[in-house]
Amino acid sequence: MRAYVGLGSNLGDREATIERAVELLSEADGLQVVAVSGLRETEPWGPVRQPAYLNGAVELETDLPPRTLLDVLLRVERELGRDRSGERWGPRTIDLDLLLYDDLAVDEPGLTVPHPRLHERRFALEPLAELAPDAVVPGLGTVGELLRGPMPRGGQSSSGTDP
Ligand code: PH2
Ligand code: MG
Ligand code: MG
Repeated sequence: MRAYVGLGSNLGDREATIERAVELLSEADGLQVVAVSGLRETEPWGPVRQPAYLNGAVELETDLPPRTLLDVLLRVERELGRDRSGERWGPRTIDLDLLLYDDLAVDEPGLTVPHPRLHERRFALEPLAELAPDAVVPGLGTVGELLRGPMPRGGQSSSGTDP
């Protein structure tokens, strides 16, 4: 199965943490990292005042079902010191979001695929488009189409700074 994971960090050494996350993912059982997008600096999206993010995406080939893959992402977040006690949308050392899993649509407690806000976030769509512009976001169209369309409800564009 093909899956895409969004990478984000806005605390500490953002680039080093994201690189380490990709390394830990590539060492995990049941998946291979197929491709990694460039990282870009993006304005923080959402209601919380916080530092700028570094965002990217990885493409995975995996045998793991979505729930097990999510568990791997949460484990890597924990290994990198992710503190989940902060406010929703708040700053984080590392954020690994399951964006797409094949052409699957899942909506269960704790697991929603495609990521429920993917289509309204340029910081997630742009790195994904670098890897897979033709990937289908179930029910919404391709990644490329979504990026060319208007962002609903306060979607965020990247600042275009390449760190
Ligand atoms: N993640 C958030 C909240 N806001 N803003 C940007 N630019 N990038 C993110 O990854 C991000 C955000 C919570 O997941
Ligand atoms: Mg996120
Ligand atoms: Mg997350």
